[in-house]
Amino acid sequence: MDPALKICTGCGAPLQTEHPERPGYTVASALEREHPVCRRCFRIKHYNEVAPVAIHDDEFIRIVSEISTKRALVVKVVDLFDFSGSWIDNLRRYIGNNPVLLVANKVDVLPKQTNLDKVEQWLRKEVEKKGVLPEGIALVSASKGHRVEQVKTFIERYANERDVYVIGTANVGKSTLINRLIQMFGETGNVELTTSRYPGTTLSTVQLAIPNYKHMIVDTPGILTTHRLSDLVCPNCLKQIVPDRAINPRVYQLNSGQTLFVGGLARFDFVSGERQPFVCYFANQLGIHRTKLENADALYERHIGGLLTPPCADCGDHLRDLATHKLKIKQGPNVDIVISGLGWISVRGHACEVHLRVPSGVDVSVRRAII
Ligand SMILES: Nc1nc2c(ncn2[C@@H]2O[C@H](COP(=O)(O)OP(=O)(O)OP(=O)(O)O)[C@@H](O)[C@H]2O)c(=O)[nH]1
Ligand SMILES: [Mg+2]
Repeated sequence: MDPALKICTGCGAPLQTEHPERPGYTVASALEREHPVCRRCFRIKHYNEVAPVAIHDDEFIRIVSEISTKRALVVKVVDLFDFSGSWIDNLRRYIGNNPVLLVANKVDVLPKQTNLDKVEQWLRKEVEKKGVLPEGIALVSASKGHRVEQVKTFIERYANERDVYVIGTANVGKSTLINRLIQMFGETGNVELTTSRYPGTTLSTVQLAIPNYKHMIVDTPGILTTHRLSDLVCPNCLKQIVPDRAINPRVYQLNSGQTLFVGGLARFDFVSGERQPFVCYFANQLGIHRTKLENADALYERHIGGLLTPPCADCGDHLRDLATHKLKIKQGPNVDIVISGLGWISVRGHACEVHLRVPSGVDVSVRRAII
């Protein structure tokens, strides 16, 4: 790389003054600053602007895959609100044999009474099933600063002069976590990575030296996905579906032949089974509507985009192309029916058959109940 080339300290894009539509664009005078940032980062930070991603996801994957050739400590961040949706499959392909710390972020959105020790046990089993044995697991809230101290302690224990690479799918909170960590490590240079509610904020690696430590902390671009509802809705609807505070579980006692609409993004038909409770874990601001199964088609046709929103007109028609998942739940332990990027509905041990409709391409899975 040209040694004179400067990097945006917010998103990692090489700075340039020629092409306003490309990553890293800035005005020439900004290049003189100690910590220069590109126009896109400036606008995200000061105007909360939506920032389209101008580079291809193959490029993100190439950047992250370079970790496999380095001696690194990998901090893998997942979003607790969407664990399987934010998991990276084939992790070793990106990181080689380097040791891993698992950080489960956004604990603050779990209901207030949640037993975090149990969630940690749950997480440990899920991760084992995926064939990864992390050196340590930390449940944190990077935005609130809860338990981030534990991540620092793990890094001090396991980095062993390795550079620390923070990786994960887009929007799990990697940059927010690093901003917290560098404060704790005593970074004084006023560097702040750019964070935003939209996926694809960080565009390349950003290396941050830590005073008195031999290793760097490296932010990386999130792997972009298309199977989470949060990847598919428009920016305004994203605010409606992402929880910004502790979820209040909403319990519905349903008879078979009843339907729940979660906004207009998911339709949950209770087809057969005894009367039973279904516990809904979605952002508090997202409306849930109960109706009779026999009226559900007509309600959807009449009210989609109105009473049943999101989606809105700006989201595009692809969110109205619904795929049906027919699920038979056996009597036994509680399970969650998870809609990636939206939330989950917990079934409390009773047998039932449900038909769940969500936009095509969105992941639906059934797991042991997290709470
Ligand atoms: N509720 C909650 N939100 C968080 C937390 N940490 C980060 N966020 C939010 O998650 C969104 C994404 O955060 P970023 O730090 O930009 O995520 P990232 O993983 O760096 O994203 P990319 O750069 O796009 O890969 C922002 O709106 C953050 O405020 C957390 O602990 N709790
Ligand atoms: Mg980032």
